[in-house]
Amino acid sequence: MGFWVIIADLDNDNDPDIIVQGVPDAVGSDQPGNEILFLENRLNQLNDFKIHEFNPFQFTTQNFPVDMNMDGLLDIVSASGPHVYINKGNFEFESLYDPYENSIDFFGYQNPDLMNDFNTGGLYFDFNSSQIIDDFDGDGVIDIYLPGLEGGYQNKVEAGEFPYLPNIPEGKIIFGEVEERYVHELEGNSDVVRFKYENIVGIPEVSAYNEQYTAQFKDIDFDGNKELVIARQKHIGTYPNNRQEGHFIQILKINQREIIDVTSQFINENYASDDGVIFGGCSFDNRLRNGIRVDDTDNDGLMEIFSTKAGLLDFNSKNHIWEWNGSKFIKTE
Ligand SMILES: [Ca+2]
Ligand SMILES: [Ca+2]
Ligand SMILES: [Ca+2]
Ligand SMILES: [Ca+2]
Repeated sequence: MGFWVIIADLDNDNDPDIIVQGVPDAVGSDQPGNEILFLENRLNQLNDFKIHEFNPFQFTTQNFPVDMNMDGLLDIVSASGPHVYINKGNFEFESLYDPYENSIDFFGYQNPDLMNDFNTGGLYFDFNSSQIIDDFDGDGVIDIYLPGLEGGYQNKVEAGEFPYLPNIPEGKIIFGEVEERYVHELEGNSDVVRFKYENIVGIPEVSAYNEQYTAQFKDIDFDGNKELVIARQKHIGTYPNNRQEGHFIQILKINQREIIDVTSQFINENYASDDGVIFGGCSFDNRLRNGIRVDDTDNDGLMEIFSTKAGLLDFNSKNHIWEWNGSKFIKTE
């Protein structure tokens, strides 16, 4: 539950527009109040934002912009399905010709174990609000990083939600691949980006800190290639008695489609548990609650990794900072 915004130029006029989506707290997804809105940025012409409503086939709060047919206009990938809505310009989007056909036009579900089970597609393409869309292997085609909870599928098998353990990593990068296909919405053949089962590569696991929380893809050592920096937490218990503890910063280099864990070479004192005690029974909280930021925030030419301090109920949260010293991130706070 909750609202979030995505900033993206949806009409290709070089100014950023806003996607507003979400569900109010304590309101079911089928209740009034659910809206997906595009706010058209007209600040240089009429000095306002024009509201455009977006009504996907199935309501979902997880929609994100990717140019799937490579025409320069960002299309909307909707996590439900997943489905792709082709951007026709002027904030108009193609309706789905057929939800099933649309889904297989853009997503390859062909798991050798599950040839005929369409509903399992959601397992492999379980898009969420913490993914990163970028070209991770540098081949010019967009890819998607999807964080996950390691051991989560096993938990679902034990809870009877899945009949078997899927052969798929929970945390992964799905590398996009260009294929020419007949796309019903475009009424013809087109090169489109497809996300396929066989192009999924797992993120190296960290067993004691099994939840990938938030991440950033930035060039932290200024060698011209971006690194994937993941904030992890220890996720224990099962719903509704689950709990997140501590933090672990994982750093990955990506060489084409090989994902290499360079954490120990790149950062010191990168983890903390949550076992301190202050204020009587209150636990000293080492979670990086608001995730991580990776930037040169003090303009000294070196990157920092840090979490933003949470307010209100999270008054015990720690605000750690690691500073790049030219060869390694050193904890300074
Ligand atoms: Ca715009
Ligand atoms: Ca497009
Ligand atoms: Ca790529
Ligand atoms: Ca780099």
